[in-house]
Formats: sequence, structure tokens, C-alpha cells
Amino acid sequence: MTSTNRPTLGIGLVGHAFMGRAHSHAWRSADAFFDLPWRPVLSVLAGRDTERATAAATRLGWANAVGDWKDLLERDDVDLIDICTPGDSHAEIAVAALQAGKHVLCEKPLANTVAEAEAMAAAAERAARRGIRSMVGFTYRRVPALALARNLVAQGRIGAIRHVRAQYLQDWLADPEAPLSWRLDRRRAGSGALGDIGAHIIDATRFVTGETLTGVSALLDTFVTERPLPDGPGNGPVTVDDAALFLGRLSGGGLASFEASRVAAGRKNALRLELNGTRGSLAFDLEAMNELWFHDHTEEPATAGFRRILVTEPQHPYAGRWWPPGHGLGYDHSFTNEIADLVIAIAAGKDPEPTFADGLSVQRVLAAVEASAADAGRWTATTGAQT
Ligand code: SOE
Repeated sequence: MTSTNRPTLGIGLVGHAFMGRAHSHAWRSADAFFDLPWRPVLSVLAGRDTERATAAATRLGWANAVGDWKDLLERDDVDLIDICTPGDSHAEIAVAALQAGKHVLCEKPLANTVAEAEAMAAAAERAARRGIRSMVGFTYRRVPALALARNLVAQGRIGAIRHVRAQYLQDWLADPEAPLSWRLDRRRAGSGALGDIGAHIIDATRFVTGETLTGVSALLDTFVTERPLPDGPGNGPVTVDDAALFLGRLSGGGLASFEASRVAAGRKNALRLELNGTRGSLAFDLEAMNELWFHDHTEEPATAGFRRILVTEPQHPYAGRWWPPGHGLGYDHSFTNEIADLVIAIAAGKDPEPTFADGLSVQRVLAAVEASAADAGRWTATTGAQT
């Protein structure tokens, strides 16, 4: 049982669209499902417009609302700033927050460029010396089946990894008439499918395998180059990729392939990861997120084969915090699990993972992919990549 007179952790959230709603829900529920050492307090929501921020705060459970995120820096009721804005403001907000002594949770991808991500990682390192923590929100690390996959890999259950096959497929841009939004604007989002969802499979691969990508060869494409303006007649330009396809080499010697697309008709949120090792294989699909498929290649061939593990047992990561076996978790639960891990790490004086340095590593892969695609798929090392 958690005690009633625990220290509190005042939260300031920036942004109240999709991610702001997902994070608000997680901040509200984390304390009810986990034994948190510190009690999160939903202090203040910042938006660009005070009226809309006030309406969102009321709906999402925040005590106060402001129309400028800079107000959060001075407030005593804010210990942590949670950044749920488009990528073009991540670096400015995160660096200012860390300098002001606020812990930071920042949505993915960490930044729009390697230079920004480097500045953020450096600020995070300086802040950590003062006990100020930071984390990047690659939330799928907290899906029980992916956390279990990581544990099985670490235990050697699939041996040395030969192949990773990673896909993240969505179809919300399959219709050429789907309107423009900030996610299709390079200045705001940095890149398209690559940074938005490709970043997730890069991080998931790093997380599950414990290995890094040393180099890539890539193709990017934008099939629909202009789309209807959201609030008016006419079209505007799409300045990011619709799809990204790349090959990679893992630090352990294995080969990896990655595909990120927002025009894959019929695929809604299909983050799929398959790993083949010397002793077995694992396969996961976010559209069936409570399942992990495991093939143990050391078993008797006559009966060996992929078997479905329903990852809802109390012995599985996070699952015991929620419902009885078989009742299943959804998209929102990974955010609550993430918030719980964050609060526990901060209270313990530890750096929560993934760190800003992890976010920077992903950013270097994104930059290497763009550099490779711009040069006819030339093999490009991820170290030192700058875009
Ligand atoms: C949109 O493509 C999106 O919401 C991403 O931005 C999220 O990171 C992903 O989790 C779901 O899809």
C-alpha cells in the first residue's frame, strides 16, 4: 500500500492534442495501479491559447491552465515538464526546463535534427549531475509483450540474433485526399513516416536486442506530394516522406530490415517485429498487442513451432499491475506503465530509460537514413550522422 503522506511530484504538461490526452490519462491512472513512491499532481496544462488550454485542462483533469509554456519554468507547483508538442519545439522547451531544474519527459522522436538532439542530450547530462532526470517517450518499451521479448533475448532464449524484421505500417494517409497537418510539414515534424513511426521500430529494435544499428541503406518516397489544406480551399505541399524503407547492420553482426509507411492500406497500427536467432525466434504485432510468438529451435523438431504466449500473467512485465490473466491491455496502458517507471526512477535518484542519449542514437539513425536515401541508397554509417 502506498502511504497517504508521500512526497508529491507536480506536473506541467505542454500540449493537449493526441499525445497530451494520452499522457494526461496516464498521469491520472498511474498512482491508482502502481505503488508510486511519490504522488503525481496534475498541476498545470500549457497550450498556445489560454481559452483552449483551459477547456482541455478541465476535461483532462489539470488544476490550472496557461497559454505559454514558459510560465511553467517559474512555478513551484511544477517539478516535471512533460512535452507533448510537435518536434520543432522539443529542444527549446526541454533545454529550458532542464536549466530551470525541472525533470523532463519528452515525446518521440526526441528532436527534428541531430544538432537539436545533441543539445538536449548534453543538457540532460548536465542536469543529471544535479539530480534532474529526463526521459524520451518511446512508449512501446512498456508494452508487456515487447518487454517480455527483451527479457527472453537477454536470457539467451533465441541465441545470437541473425535477423530483425521490423515494420510499422499505418494507412491514415492512403487516401490522397486526406488533409495536410503538421505531421506532413518538415519544418514542424522533421520527417514523415520515418521520424513519426520509423523512430519507434528503431528504438524497439535497440530495446529488444540490446544492440545498436551501425549503418543503413535507405529509400524514402512521397507518393502524394500535395494535399488539401485543412481549413480552406486548395492544396498545400507535403514536405515529408510517406514511407521509409531501409536495411541495417546490427552491432552484434545480424542483418535488419525496416519499413515505415503511413500509406499501407488496411494496416492501422501494425508495429511488427520478428527476430530470428541461432536458438529460436520471436514475433510481435502491435495490432495483437497482448501476444508474443515464440519458437524454441532447440525443441524436438517433430513438435517445435511458433507458440502464442498470452502476455497477461502476473509473471509478465507490468501485467500483474492490471487485470486478471487474459483480460488484456491496450494502447493507453503502455503510457501508464511508462509514467510509473519514470516516477519510480526519479524518486530513486536514477536516470529513467530511454534516456535523451538513447533518443540521440535514434536521431542519428534517422539522419543516416535520410543521408543514404538522398544518395541513391549509399551505405551510411550511423555514427556521426548529421541532418
Ligand atoms: C501517428 O502516426 C502516431 O500517432 C504516432 O505519432 C505515434 O507515435 C504512434 O504511437 C501512433 O501513431
